[in-house]
Amino acid sequence: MTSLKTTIAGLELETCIYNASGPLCTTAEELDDLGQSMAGAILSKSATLEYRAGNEKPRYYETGWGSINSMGLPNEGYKFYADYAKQAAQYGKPYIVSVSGMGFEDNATIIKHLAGNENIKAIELNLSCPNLPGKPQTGYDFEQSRALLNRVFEVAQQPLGVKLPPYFDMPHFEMMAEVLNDFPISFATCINSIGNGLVIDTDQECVVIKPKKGFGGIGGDFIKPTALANVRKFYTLLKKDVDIIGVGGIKNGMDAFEHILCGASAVQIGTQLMREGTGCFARIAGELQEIMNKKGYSSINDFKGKLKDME
Ligand code: RRO
Repeated sequence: MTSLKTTIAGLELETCIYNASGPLCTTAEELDDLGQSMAGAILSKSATLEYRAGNEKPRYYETGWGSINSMGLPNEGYKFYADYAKQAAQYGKPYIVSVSGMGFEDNATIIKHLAGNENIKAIELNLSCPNLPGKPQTGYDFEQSRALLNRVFEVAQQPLGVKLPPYFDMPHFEMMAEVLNDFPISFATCINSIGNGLVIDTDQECVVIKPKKGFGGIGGDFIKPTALANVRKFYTLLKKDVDIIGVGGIKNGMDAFEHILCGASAVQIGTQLMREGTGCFARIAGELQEIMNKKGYSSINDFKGKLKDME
């Protein structure tokens, strides 16, 4: 029997495939849909202190190869995601809250509030929102990242992992890994969207989303090679007890297989979830199982991280 079971942050997941923070995980209805789907966990939209309406619309656009977004962190505020935990518990899968406070103290306040909640099984700290006008991504500033982690680990009780931006330069992988290896992080999720791309409608000779003059985070097919590189690099550089979660360009079972081969213990679906809805989890799971069957693998540990170099 082929199994897609996995463990992340010490939590058991029936299947290694679940949602990325962002698409279809903001409202109670959307979170319920994830609960009822074949997703292995329920991950919330990144939470801030207060409710946010987000950036002006249109703020999401899909092309044949992927997506561009400048949502601007629309969310219900952290208390909503804390309160929802009770409802999430009925689905019998881990409920994880993504946190993206506007500053150190916001993050500390939120994580302190979540600490006593036994139905929140882990926290994914977002170091990489590309869409806040005037605010740099924390993950691109190694000292800021260190200072933030110092602060949040003073208050965190649940397992805490980080959502990283994509890195493109070998020394940057090493510098971020050096920071992360100084903290008891449970997982690293690679990668957030590739920040500040531009998609153009050539008929209209116009940008396709309204905020930030059309600049936004790129997701989907085009980002898979960058995502795989980040999964692979952090798998080799981080302490062995840190689980890597792969996200970026996964729309079928083979894409998921590639991420796991690079070292991912679980994978998240973003753009494809927006496109297809929550049915994508069962479909991708079936395709991954079929690939594993053909290759004679019975569990993801049989091939996780086992990508070969050329002789
Ligand atoms: O809400 C967003 O604009 C957003 C966030 Br917080 C993020 O982490 N990544 C992204 O592509 N969009």
